[in-house]
Amino acid sequence: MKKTTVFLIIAAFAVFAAACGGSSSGGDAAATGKTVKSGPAGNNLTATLASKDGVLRKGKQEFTLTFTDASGKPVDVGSVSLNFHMPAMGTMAVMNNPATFTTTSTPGVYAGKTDLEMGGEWQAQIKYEGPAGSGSANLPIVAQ
Ligand SMILES: [Cu+2]
Repeated sequence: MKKTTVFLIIAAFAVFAAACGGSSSGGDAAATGKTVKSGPAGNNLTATLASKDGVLRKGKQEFTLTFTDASGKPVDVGSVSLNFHMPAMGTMAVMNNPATFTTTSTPGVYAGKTDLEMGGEWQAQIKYEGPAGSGSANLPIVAQ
């Protein structure tokens, strides 16, 4: 009898936590975007870059970078950096457009800003260091 009660309380909490997590990420403007690109980031984490419409463009813009575990739950990775890198092409010099980040109300979801000099294929060079360990990801992203 008692075991059943405890189980029901845990189940109720699980449902509440799931609903709560869903609404908090939904209420966070930063986390409502569509995936631009995602890939493995070490430590069994996946890094996902997202924007409002699922694309990056030449110029100033905002996006989110989210680190998730195997179950899709966001994971706080501490400090994060991202450099948009484009190798030299012909007479065009190498380009490096770093992004800046702020944390959001959801640990593991970072709000980013960048200013891409041009459209074309960039390498999003992501690095992090903190409670989940240190790691990196390199995501090829074509900016419009
Ligand atoms: Cu270029």
